[in-house]
Formats: sequence, structure tokens, C-alpha cells
Amino acid sequence: AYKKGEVAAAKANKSIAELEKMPLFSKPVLSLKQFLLDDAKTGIIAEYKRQSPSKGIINATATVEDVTAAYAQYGASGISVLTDTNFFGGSLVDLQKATFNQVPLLRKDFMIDEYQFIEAKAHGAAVVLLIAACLTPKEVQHFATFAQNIGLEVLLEIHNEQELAHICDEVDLVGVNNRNLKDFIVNIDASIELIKSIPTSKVAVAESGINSTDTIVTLRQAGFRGFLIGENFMKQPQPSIAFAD
Ligand code: IGP
Repeated sequence: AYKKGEVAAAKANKSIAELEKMPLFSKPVLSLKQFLLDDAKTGIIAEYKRQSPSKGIINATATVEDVTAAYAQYGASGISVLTDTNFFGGSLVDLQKATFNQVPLLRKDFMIDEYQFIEAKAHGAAVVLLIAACLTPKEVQHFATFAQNIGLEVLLEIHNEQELAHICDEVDLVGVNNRNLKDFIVNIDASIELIKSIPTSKVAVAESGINSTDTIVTLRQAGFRGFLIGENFMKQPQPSIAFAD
């Protein structure tokens, strides 16, 4: 309900026609899928996230420009920027500030309206997130088609077996969230079980709670090609792709 109001406010503030005139809207973007399938790259999607509902403030001082530049320099295959304001303290301004890096950019938010996809493209995103827990399979297919038509790739996030039913042809990447969004408990074993049922035509991404190279090795052996990591990088005073203990 919160998000619906926000989307309505954003629409009133800037029309679709105005968004479509923004230079980034018509600029071709890099493919996250291709970057993750490249064996010469790390597979790490490094996330810029100031705060979260489960952890509170993670890093209030490191700027999006500095952090994403470090992520790119240390070899990130993708950069994820939270644009949700209420829970994560992010914005579309943050997303656009990360566009100078030559790395595919993910808009991380709760997507419920076509307008947000146009916004994402207009602010430099290459990929958008669809969360199965927030959408019906029909909505996933509808939004994924819409995203593809404007040149965006789609990462569908699932967390359990029931949500496998949300996977459709229009989805490029399937993310398994190790964190249960209801109780915030992180369980890597659940991802390792679930990937067995994900079609091999999809690029699989493991999300959340990844805090060591050992975990990445285990997940890679299970078939994951992408590793979405936020908190472990952000909790360092100067975030980079290096694991903090
Ligand atoms: C990153 P972590 O534990 O490394 O900070 O997790 C990412 O997976 C997490 O931010 C996330 C998320 C989401 C945030 C995964 N799915 C959906 C908001 C909405």
C-alpha cells in the first residue's frame, strides 16, 4: 500500500513522456546475463545499501560514487543499488550516480507498476528485480515482457518451491534469496536445494547473507553463476569487494 502511494506521487511529479526523454532511457545497456556467464569475471553483484529492515544502519557515510567505483575497480560483474526509500534509504538519484561505471546496473526495489520500469531505464538500470513473493505468476510474466520491450533484463527472485511456478520464458535470471523476508533468517542450504529445480536455461543468482569466499565456492559448485552481496561489503568503513569478518 505504501509503494502504491509513492508510485502515484512519482507519476504526478514526472510523466512517462518526460522519463522517456531522459538521455539514459534510450541508451543501450550492458547485459548482466552475459557478464555472469563470462568465466573470466567474478560473478559478484555488489550492492550499495545504506540501511536495511533487518540490520538498521549499515553505513551512513560512504557515498554511492565512491563505493560503486571501488566495486567496479575490484571486479564486480554487476552493481546493485537500492532505490527504495522507506526501508532502505535509497533513491533513483543513487542509481543514476552509479551509471559512470562500465558494469551492468540493477535497480533494487519492489516493482509493482510499469511506470517504475520506465523510471529504472531512464536512470540507467540494465536489470530490474521482480520479487515472486510480491507478485502473481501472471504479473511476473506481464512485467518481464514489459521490461524486455524497453531493453531491460529481468532478475526474478524466489525463496521457496512454490515460487518456482513464477519462472517464465521472459525472465533472464533467477535469484534465490537465502533470507526469508518474513523472519530475516538466512539459510544457504535452502538455495542449494532449490537450484536443482531451476531450469538450466536461466542464470542462477544466490542472494543475501554471503560472507566468505568458501560460501561462494560452495554455491558455484551447486550451479550458481551470480552472487549478490550487500551487507558484508557495506559494513566496511570503505566498502569494496573484500570480505569483512
Ligand atoms: C543482499 P546481503 O545479506 O548481502 O546484504 O543481501 C541482497 O540479497 C538483499 O539486499 C536483498 C533484497 C531483496 C533487498 C535480496 N532481495 C529484495 C530488498 C528487496
